[in-house]
Amino acid sequence: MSPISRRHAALSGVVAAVVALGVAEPVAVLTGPRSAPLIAVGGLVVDLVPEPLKQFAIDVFGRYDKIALLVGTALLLAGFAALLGLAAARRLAFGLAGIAAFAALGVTAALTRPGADGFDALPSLVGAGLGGLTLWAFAAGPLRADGGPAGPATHPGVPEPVAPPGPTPPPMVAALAREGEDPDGWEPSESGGDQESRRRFLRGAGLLTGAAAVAGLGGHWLAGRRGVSAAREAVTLPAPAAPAPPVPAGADLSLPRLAPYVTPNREFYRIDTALVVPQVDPVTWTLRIHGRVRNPIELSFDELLARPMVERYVTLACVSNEVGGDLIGNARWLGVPIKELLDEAGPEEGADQVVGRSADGWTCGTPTSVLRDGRDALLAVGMNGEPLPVEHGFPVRMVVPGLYGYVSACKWLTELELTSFADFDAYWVPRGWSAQGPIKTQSRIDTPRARSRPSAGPVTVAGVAWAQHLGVRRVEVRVDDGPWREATLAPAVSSDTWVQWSWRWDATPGEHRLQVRATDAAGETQPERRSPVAPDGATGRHTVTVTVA
Ligand SMILES: Nc1nc2c(c(=O)[nH]1)N[C@H]1C(S)=C(S)[C@@H](COP(=O)(O)O)O[C@H]1N2
Ligand SMILES: [Mo]
Repeated sequence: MSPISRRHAALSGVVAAVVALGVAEPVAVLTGPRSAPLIAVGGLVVDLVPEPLKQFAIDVFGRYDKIALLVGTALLLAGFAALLGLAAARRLAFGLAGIAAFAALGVTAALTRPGADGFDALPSLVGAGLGGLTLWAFAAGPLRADGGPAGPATHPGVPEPVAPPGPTPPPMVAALAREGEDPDGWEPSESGGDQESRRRFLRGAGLLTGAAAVAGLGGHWLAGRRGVSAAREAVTLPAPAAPAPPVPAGADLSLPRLAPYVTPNREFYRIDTALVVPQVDPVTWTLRIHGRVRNPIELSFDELLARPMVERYVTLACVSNEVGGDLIGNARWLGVPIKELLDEAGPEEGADQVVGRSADGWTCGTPTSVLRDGRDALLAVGMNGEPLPVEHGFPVRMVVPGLYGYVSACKWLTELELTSFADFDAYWVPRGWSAQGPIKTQSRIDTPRARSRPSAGPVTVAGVAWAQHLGVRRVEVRVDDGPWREATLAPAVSSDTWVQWSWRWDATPGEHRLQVRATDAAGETQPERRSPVAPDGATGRHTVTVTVA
């Protein structure tokens, strides 16, 4: 490829992409973070990728699945952008067509997000416009590496480069320029004129990258400041009309490595499909209870807070929690019983499903009968004595004892719609998960850790167990294939929370396998058979292997 080297062409494509994404960020400060192209496209990917792939991502990247998704998207994008740069060097129109295609993707993704309006197209459009200009500047304009149409860089938005002493391209550009075997590459020995234009190219690339990074990071930071944390701090939670029963003495064995009985908010697991945490302003928030009801209801946040509040400890678990996993936590929730609101709305005959819908369009489907059977299903506004943390659903979420989060725990809740299971599939159902999601009885060994090396003699084996809404009757532990030994159960607030258990093991030297099983209050022991998390929660016994020294 001549006269512009391939390397330069590819690099110019990447710089154009960085410019496009960078300038889109400050625009997204005005139109909302979910309209930024990377987030919008990422969100579309989250909703469209096949379930096994998503599960794979959660398994492999754990909590970092979102970061992994964004980094993966960025890397793919960089690859395409490099190809675009190559295409543009051949013929500018090809490159611009590619940018237009990306803009179309960004616009489509931004406009198809729930609650989007026309303005959400702006970040992608402005980004694509400036990205296109950048591509032009490199392929045919003032920054062309072979000199192009002569003259200094006077392109609008491209400041006249302040020449650093000597040819010192920025590190990233220099690294790229060093690679490859292209004979047209960065060669100090080449003719002066060529070298001058090359220097201009690299300086332009460096400056544009820097400016785009500043715009991108600055915009991102500004967007974060426009969140609802101030509104959250301004919320004063009412005192509960029905306070939670006190945590009984001894509920928390306070052992190192053992999960605390009450999970602090900042340690509470977080699972959702939101790439940016929805910022829901309590001042404009309303909850609509509608669909197949006799009296549709609409409530403001103040009206909700004015109702008598109930406070309860409830353990929340994710259906994606593997045996032995930590996607489970126990908190003290403050909220309004969902049953009372449903009774006022008056569900019609046959409306067997309540669909919770969030500000970002996610849905869960809960059996109407479960919400009305007297258990402490809450529209929660408080978590462990604070307003809900923003990432845990501020200002209002659902909490339903006994059901996995994906069928019951809608965060950033804005609607309860009465319908039937026959008529509507909530978010995870068409993606291969069961419409019904009662939490399976499980138990976990927290200490000693797998592969740890306790000393011979007395060792405290301890962990947590849960049989949501029924309660745990018994936890048993066994060593290797020995007999099951009954562990001591710590007291718990109610059958809606997990319990801690402990067992004193007289450990003998060598490698040993510790296994645990729980039995619920109805006498049902958790199954031994291992089954995966999909479609309705993992089964099997948590087993850890340790080497006693
Ligand atoms: N709006 C919204 N609510 C949601 C989800 C979601 O993706 N979006 N995920 C659910 C799932 S799968 C679980 S397990 C719980 C987790 O709640 P937490 O993040 O507060 O622990 O939230 C539920 N509520
Ligand atoms: Mo979940």
